[in-house]
Amino acid sequence: LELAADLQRALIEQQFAIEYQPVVDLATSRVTAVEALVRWWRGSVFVPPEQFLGPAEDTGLIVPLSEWILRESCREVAAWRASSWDIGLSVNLSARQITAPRFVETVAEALEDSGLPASALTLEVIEEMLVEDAEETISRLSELRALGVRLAIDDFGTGYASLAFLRQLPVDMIKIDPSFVEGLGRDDTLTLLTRTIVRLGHDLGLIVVAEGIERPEQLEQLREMGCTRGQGFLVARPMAAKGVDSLMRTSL
Ligand code: G
Ligand code: G
Ligand code: MN
Ligand code: NA
Repeated sequence: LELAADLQRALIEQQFAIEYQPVVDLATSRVTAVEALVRWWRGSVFVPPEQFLGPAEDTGLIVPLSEWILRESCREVAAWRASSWDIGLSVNLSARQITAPRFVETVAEALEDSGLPASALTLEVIEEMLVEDAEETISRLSELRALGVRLAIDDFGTGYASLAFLRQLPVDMIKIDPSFVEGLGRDDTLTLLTRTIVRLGHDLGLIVVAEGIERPEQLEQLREMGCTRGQGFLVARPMAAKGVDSLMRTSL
């Protein structure tokens, strides 16, 4: 409860920030997108998203917080696109956010107000969100996709119904969970599973993103497998907007 009150105050006092983690095209090493990641500095103490997203979800504060993240990140990415090249933006969704009133309208407004094209925005969901309130969630996401927004399944491979959902939901992208990528070059089964997911994704016509790349051998193997995109500390850490700004200027 104390955390809930603090969260409310944090929102009013604008204590939240967004970091952006670059995602690269593995064939060219070029930055093709950034993933928005929320950060909370409670005074001088950093509170990890895992600690406050649950309480924010339970209290409903996730709805105004998520709207701020969406609007702010669309605005910043639209500005980067105007001064360099056409990168995309990925935003993580929470379950409660999707079923909140006016969710689809809010996304449409964020795009319109920022000038970011719908096709440049990817919304990331995890499989569990498609189980609870599945019908409503899927219908909201389908409405968004009709606007031209792209959909990604995050943490792919960890949910229990991955394949059924790929059929049900009009997704554009899968993001391979780091627990698979971790095993590349170290564990034959995880390496085989990663290769299988990449092939499955491509056979379904999806963009395949590998997450959690930390070692050069992982990068090499993913390139060899033909995985489309990569993300991880080896490629680039999540960074403040200023960092993306200078990264894009120096890579022009
Ligand atoms: O930033 P990172 O460690 O540290 O993120 C931890 C978790 O928080 C991840 O599962 C990530 O998807 C989630 N997360 C980060 N930013 C957001 C956000 O803006 N909205 C939602 N719903 N989840 C986020
Ligand atoms: O669940 P989701 O994929 O949205 O979570 C993204 C989170 O993963 C972010 O919080 C980010 O800080 C973290 N992350 C990104 N790259 C790496 C990495 O290479 N290693 C680890 N351990 N975490 C990473
Ligand atoms: Mn994500
Ligand atoms: Na993930």
